[in-house]
Amino acid sequence: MKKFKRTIVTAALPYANGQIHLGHLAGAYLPADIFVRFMRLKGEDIVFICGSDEHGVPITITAEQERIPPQEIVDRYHTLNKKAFESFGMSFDNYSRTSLPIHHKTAQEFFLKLFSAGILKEKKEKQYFDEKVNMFLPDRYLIGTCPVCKSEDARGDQCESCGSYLNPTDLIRPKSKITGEVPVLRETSHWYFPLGQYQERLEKYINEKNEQEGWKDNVLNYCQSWFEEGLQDRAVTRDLDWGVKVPLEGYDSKVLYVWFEAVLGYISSTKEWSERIGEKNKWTEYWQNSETKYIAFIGKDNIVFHCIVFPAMLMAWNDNSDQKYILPDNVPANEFLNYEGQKFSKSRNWGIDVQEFLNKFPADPLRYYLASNLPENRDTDFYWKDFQAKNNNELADILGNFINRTLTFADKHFDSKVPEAKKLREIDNKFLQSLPVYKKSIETFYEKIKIKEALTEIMNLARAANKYFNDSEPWKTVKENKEYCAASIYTSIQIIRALAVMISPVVPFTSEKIFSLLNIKDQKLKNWNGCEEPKLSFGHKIESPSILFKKIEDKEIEPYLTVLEKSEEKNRTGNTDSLISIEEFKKVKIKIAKVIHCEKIAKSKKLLKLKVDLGTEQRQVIAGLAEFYKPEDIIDKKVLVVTNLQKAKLMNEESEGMILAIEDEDKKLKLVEIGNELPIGAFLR
Ligand code: B3M
Ligand code: ZN
Repeated sequence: MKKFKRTIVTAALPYANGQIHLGHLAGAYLPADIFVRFMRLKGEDIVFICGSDEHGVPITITAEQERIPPQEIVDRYHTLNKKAFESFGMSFDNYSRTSLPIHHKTAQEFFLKLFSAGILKEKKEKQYFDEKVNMFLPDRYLIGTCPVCKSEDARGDQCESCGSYLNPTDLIRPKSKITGEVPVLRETSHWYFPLGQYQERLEKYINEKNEQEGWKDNVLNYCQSWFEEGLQDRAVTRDLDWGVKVPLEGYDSKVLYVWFEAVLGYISSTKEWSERIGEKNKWTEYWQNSETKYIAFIGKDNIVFHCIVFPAMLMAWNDNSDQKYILPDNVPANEFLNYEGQKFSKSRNWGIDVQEFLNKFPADPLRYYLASNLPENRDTDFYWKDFQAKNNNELADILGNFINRTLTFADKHFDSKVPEAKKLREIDNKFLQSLPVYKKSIETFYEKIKIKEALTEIMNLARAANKYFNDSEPWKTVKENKEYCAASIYTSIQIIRALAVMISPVVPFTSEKIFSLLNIKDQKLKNWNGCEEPKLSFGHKIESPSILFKKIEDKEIEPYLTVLEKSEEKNRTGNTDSLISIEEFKKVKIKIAKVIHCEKIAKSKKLLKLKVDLGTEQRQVIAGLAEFYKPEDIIDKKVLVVTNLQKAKLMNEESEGMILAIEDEDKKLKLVEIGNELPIGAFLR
């Protein structure tokens, strides 16, 4: 590995449109935090940067759904997520927001640099437009039938049923997600980044970094498949009004594409940090100095943006500036953590938010379980039973037990002090000599971001410590040879300190508790360097033991398992929300009617005003048929009318029912016509 002077670590900026769940933690945040905490323990110069991603369609869609402004959505979720991260023990140096002026300015400067250098190209294209709300529809605002699997709720960018990546124009029968209207194609123009031109340099860059740092196979394979397909130009602007405005005259209805600016959020968050600590230019030491190493922690769904798009953007800047940015040296993307065998899903009520979890359980058992089960190379699952078992059988029974036994002995027999070990036996010496060996291998795993293996090794040490305690039999020696007993307890206390330091990146809250049990206040004794040495000397006062890990009872996890069973049942039998009962269906009254009058409605392209005869009465009905029928073609037709709908007003005209029609392949409406043998006024049963 190349030697660097300092390190910058970023963790993906979560969208501020929902609460982070356990899957997010295991994907990017926990491994990043563990790595950063380890580096700090070693005394390395490191900053840890994150923040909320507050722009883009994920935000505006949530805002539409809740019918409140996007600003309110991002304010709410930024605050909730920041707090959840804190409760979980995330030790960011800065947690920023992409809606801040410092970010808008940074992103606009970046765009202008690429624009002025002539790198961005303008292209005209046709895009779907919703005439009702007068806006262009971003990919995710379109729904329609998937051309591949024919699922009916494919999005304009992707079909979730079959996973195909789509363009909006691929959709069969597209509809606007906002209004349900059929969109029209309209010309618009956007600025494109010529990603394809950077392919060769990107391949070389990834090869080199991989040689230096050893990138993960999943990341390399993913990039390779992008390269094999060939990189394409990518639009960096969008027709939206929520986001960073395109800083060019005449483009005020456009914003920068969220991914173009979100990755720059890492830089603006670092700038914010610099200002906050009163060293305005400090951020350049981290971003524009080749002696700094940059590690970007993300989940696998963000690989292309961090390994390909962002580096290419930085290359483009660097080609045109004297201030050169560093590129990611490693992007250790994790796979996904699933929840009890299935993907996290809000709509299927499958999963648990971080805050909800931490309202019931402390952070450290969760950190420990997730760290031992990180999806480093393949998807893994969160299982409540495993969580309980890890807490009870490992944290409590192995680590907690060793500490508790030792401190109980010190308390009872040595006046709560580190006993004087006049002579260490072979068994004690042997164990103390193994500490540097453990330390070395744990250090190597941490450095290589192999968190699971680091933790396994730490727990091996804790197991060995219990075995040592058993083998040295202090409960016997306390009666037979107190010096031997003193040697065991002295040695065990040194091991506890070593363990507390080594495991502190994983369970930082517990480590602090252990340090206070050991009455360690000196920061030097909490550092990595020297943690393997017996530094707590004779007479050092320590505290009486207290419980470090509370066992988790079955009844504490049962409520969550019950929720799961219910969701499972609901998901298996179909989403009961969208099914109706026969009683509900029976409420709908449909009658045969005859159209006796029909005319156009002035100023409406779509609507016709009809009068229908229901046998016992006549009613006015407004129908969206004008594009498919002339008024004179409809008169005298026998049709079906829903008669017990609430009255509605359309274009200032009252409608007292709905005429049934069928939509054909070309999205044309055709009336459901009734033969002459059936009487007017008859009910459909
Ligand atoms: N907000 C996607 C996500 O939350 C996106 C990451 C941005 S990182 C610059 O998965
Ligand atoms: Zn599909």
